[in-house]
Amino acid sequence: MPESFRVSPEVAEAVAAGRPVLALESTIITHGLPRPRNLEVGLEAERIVRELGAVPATIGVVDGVATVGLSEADLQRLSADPAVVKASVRDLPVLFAKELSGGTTVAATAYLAQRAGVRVFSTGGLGGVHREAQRTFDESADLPALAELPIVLVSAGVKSILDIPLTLERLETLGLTVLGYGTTDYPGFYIADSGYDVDYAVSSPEEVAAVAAARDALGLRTAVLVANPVPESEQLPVGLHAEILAKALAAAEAEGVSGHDTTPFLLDYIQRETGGRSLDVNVAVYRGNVALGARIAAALSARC
Ligand code: PSU
Ligand code: MN
Repeated sequence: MPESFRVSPEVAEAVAAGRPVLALESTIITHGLPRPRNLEVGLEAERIVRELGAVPATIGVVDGVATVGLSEADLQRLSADPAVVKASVRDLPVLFAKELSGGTTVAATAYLAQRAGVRVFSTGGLGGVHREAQRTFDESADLPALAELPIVLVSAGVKSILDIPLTLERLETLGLTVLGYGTTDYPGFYIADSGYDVDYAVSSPEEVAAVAAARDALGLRTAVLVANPVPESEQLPVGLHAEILAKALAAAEAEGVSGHDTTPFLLDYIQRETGGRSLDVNVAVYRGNVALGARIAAALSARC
């Protein structure tokens, strides 16, 4: 049988040596950001990780092969080909059998990272519970997946296109540890404070590493979620954010968008309606999460 899972030599060697490695997802490249910004941001994220002394492991599926540590050529292909699918965990076996390419979501990326021994992962926004989920059952596969993957995931919370209080309830039910970075205000991705709170704030990468080490020592298999707010000076103005969000939700409803198309539809709508401002915030949020993830990976690797 041909290989279905591949770890790049650079990532494999760093993991084996206990050096810091940071996993990065590829749905943000294939479905989260418009071309050509997607590739620029994907490559910039890798540079940020390297500058902070860690090895980047961008994860995705290339012609069926789930790959941890995509090459620049792989990233170019994934970023340019509209046939690339959005791949969560359940899609991985099908992509293999059909030799398709995919941008991996948080769930699939975390799964593959963990399988490769990579313990820290940075994304922009985590999937969550959609508005109207009481009726549609639309909850991202990210949440149950993270309940069984002992990694550290850095995000800026979930986007306000989702139902934030219901998402926080599900994180509690699933037993996920949630830490606010420097705050107990749960961030709302485009805005620093969603208006909802978490129980604990941490103030350094070392403190996150201590929590993750304790999780491991206790034999828990759940993810530690670090919620890292965008600096207030870089957030989307709160009034503009509320106004555009209401319009985006109404448009999705009017066009009957549902399922895995919902997130890309809403994000694209918000990008167009804010004249690209939301995109700049999105990129700023991601940069911040990538830098924090690299520091956490370094702190975790220094413990062992
Ligand atoms: N949130 C964003 N942008 C994204 C995603 C989430 O702000 O592109 C992507 C992530 O890869 C996440 C996935 O894992 O969407 C969740 O999709 P779904 O809700 O269909 O599970
Ligand atoms: Mn969904």
